[in-house]
Amino acid sequence: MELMERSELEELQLRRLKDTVGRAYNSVPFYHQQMKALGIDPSQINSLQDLQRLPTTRKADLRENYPFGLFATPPDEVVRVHASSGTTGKPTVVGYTRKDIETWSDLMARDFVMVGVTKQDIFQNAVNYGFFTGGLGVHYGIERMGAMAVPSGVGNTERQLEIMMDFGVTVLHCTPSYALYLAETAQAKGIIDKLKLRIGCFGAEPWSDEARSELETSFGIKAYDSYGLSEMFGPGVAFECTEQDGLHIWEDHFLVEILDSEGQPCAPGEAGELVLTSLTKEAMPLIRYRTGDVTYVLEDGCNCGRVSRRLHRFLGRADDMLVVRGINVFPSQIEDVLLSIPEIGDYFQVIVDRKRHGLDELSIQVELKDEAFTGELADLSKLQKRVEDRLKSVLNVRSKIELLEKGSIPRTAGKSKKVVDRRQI
Ligand code: DLL
Repeated sequence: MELMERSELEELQLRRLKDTVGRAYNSVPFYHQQMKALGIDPSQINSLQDLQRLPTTRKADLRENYPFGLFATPPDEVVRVHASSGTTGKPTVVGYTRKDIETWSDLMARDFVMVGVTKQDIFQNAVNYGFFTGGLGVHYGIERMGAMAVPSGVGNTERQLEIMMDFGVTVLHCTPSYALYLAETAQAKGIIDKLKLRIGCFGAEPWSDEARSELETSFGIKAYDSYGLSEMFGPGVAFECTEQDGLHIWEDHFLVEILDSEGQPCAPGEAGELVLTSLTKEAMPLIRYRTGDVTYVLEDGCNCGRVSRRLHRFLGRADDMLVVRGINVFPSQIEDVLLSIPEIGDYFQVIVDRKRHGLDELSIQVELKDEAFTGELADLSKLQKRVEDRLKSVLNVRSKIELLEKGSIPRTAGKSKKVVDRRQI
């Protein structure tokens, strides 16, 4: 499947698209109404371009049909649900048939095999096992490909490290921010050299190439970016190969579009919102689902030879994009700059506020590395100025840097909160 000709892949996609649209139209009242309103029915889907005639689906549509309104199969065929909590209102619920669980496990196994995980590996999954899809989703993938699953879940960092050491864990999956914290703690305890890790699979939140280098150097591993969302099974939607140059999106299971803020297709190579159509999901097919994630497609072929196109590392969320004094700022740009400055540690928090005369103020709290403290106040203010200037040249907007001691910004085992927007808009 990974090496088939593009034309063969497109034939398969069209077959699967027709099937998905037919099932959505016939079994999900929401889609039936949406398509009727646009005067379209499944018989009019005869090419992949016809996708653009279909309505898009938003996260709000899942909420409005809470909990099971978008299911295309009767409840007795659904063998599992997951849910993700948003910042407002009810969580969004997703469902899986037995076949969906198999498809998802296969996709995860495909990802792990791609980065060189084998049956001999001992694979620690240090994320929440619950409604979050990163727990059971990754777990089933590990079992599917035959490595040894270590379902350590979240919390108790010291114990996580003890298990890692005692079991001789070779592959780690968690969020990149938790991985950085694990590395920091292992270093502080002087056990990092005793670990046998060789591969890290990190995802569920944006991270940068600098964070990757940091993780690769401190753990002595190869670190890969993993992307997914509950609405499209969960993790396993797109994953880096050993080239580490973009994430292969599995086009035999998902149709990819990159749309601008008006909902029009972006030019090739232009960044926009990733919009996905599921091609194999049974319990909850989603048509033109607006992920809110900003990226672009790398159109050139990958050296690994896989046919699936690659997505550039995620730039941020369409709704996370900060507009500060009219300028678009992505937290990932800030992270890139901060991590390129040797004295700065791995943790930061961006605070946007609107104070005097209604002007936006961007302040960034950053942690210093222990060794960066010289004891001289003058050195600190020089560093502060250097960071502010570097950020200004990249973001085109002034920010205020607050230097903090290591450990000042709260650590979390789940997704970290990098932006606090205090503006009352
Ligand atoms: O985070 C699924 C997942 C679990 C992916 C484990 C990877 C590893 P949700 O909780 O539904 O699902 O959140 C999905 O997280 O729309 C992105 O905004 C963000 N996200 C996920 N992976 C990445 C990544 C899981 N590699 C939302 N880079 C998505 C940037 C990511 N953002």
